[in-house]
Amino acid sequence: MQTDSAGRFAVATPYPWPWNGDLRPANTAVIVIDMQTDFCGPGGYIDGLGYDVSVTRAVVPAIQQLLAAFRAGGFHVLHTREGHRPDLADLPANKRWRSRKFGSIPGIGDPGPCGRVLVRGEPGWEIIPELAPLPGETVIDKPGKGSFCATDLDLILRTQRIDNLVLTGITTDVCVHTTMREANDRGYECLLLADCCAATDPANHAAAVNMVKMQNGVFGAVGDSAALIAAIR
Ligand code: C5J
Repeated sequence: MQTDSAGRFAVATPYPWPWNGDLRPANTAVIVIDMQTDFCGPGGYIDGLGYDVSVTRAVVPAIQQLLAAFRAGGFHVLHTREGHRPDLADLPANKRWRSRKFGSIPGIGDPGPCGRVLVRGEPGWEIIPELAPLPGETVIDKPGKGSFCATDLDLILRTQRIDNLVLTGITTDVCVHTTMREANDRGYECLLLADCCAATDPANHAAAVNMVKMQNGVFGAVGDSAALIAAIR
């Protein structure tokens, strides 16, 4: 465990996280972003677009270990799901149009091998069983890439007095990054766990991780799950 007189920190880059050493179960949450079949399972949206889902799926064991440590320590655990209402009233026309640009491949809202793509209640929209939320854990349903837009996430975090957010899930460059940026602007102290996040393109993952670290940690800090688990143990 990394400690000093100011409190408890995890080893991270470019600074020991959190900034003030106030790392406690009561004020710290892990958020597992969009570990849904549509983003990491066979027959899901990302698979249909031709990406190798073994890349986005590779983070499952690391997230499982992190969740075990967070749950054992009494930390907050939250999950998100990207998806739209069955009537698609919350699906912007341009988002749908872009998702359909691949011709024969089902776009958002269309029927596919795992049901209607990114539609709430469909099999592809579900969180994968390996990372299923436990009873009592908060699940945020979001229509966008960020987890704060059109959700009650900020209200829940503030009501629970959560200051520190540990970001995991997929994809690093899209929903994880958007959420981290939104959280950082709201004053949350963010840690991106690089080994618990993945992108459809590994180069984008690397770039997204690097972006966090510039300007002394412009969006927060970057760490890995082993260091964080050691810090909270
Ligand atoms: C994407 C996400 N990539 N969960 N969604 O469209 O990152």
